[in-house]
Amino acid sequence: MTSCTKRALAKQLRLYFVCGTTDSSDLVMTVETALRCGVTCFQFREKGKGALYGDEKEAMAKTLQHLCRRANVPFIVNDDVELARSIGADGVHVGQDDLPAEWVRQQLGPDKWLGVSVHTMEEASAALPFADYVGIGPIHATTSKADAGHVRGTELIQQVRRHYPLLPIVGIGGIRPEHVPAIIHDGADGVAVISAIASAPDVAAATRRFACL
Ligand code: 3NM
Repeated sequence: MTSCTKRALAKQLRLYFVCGTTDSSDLVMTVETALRCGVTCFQFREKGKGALYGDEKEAMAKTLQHLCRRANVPFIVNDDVELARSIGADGVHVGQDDLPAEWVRQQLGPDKWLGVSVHTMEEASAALPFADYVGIGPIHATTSKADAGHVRGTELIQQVRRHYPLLPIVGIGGIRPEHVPAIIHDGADGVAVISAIASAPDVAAATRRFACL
């Protein structure tokens, strides 16, 4: 990836909304609203008890992809390469316990985005040959991911940024609007958010609060 493409990607990660049907009782409405109010990237993360699978999952993915296309926002699929390929998603995001980044890159080819969650400097270095961006967290305590591990603040973001000045980095985990300036200051290009948007009583207002930072 050229440095120019990296900069464009980094910009696109500014407000990265991550969501699935287990995070929102009306996912389509939530995503539509969030897109309208300033989300710059979207990840369909369909995980956990009661999650959709098979044809239902694919139908939901297509609906959300259509909304993202209309809003000119990249549509990323979490940990399901087959689905991403079959619907022509813009990319895939994987965690350390998911599919290996090298294999996912082979499947996707060079033109799709690949995001990898990393929790140590070693994981970041290992992801680097294959990943277009890394997610680092949990920055703050989260209830959206049961196995998120210990809260790490922005220390790893700072470390990864020092080693890889151009690598697009997104912070994730328990992030509220008031946390964003420090996370960006410490080296992230953007923030990835589930509950602060999906569980907000007013999704539009919550998204705008992030988007205007
Ligand atoms: N990954 P919320 S934390 C999906 O640390 C995910 O890698 C994390 O949800 C990591 O914004 C997390 O509701 C959950 O805290 C983020």
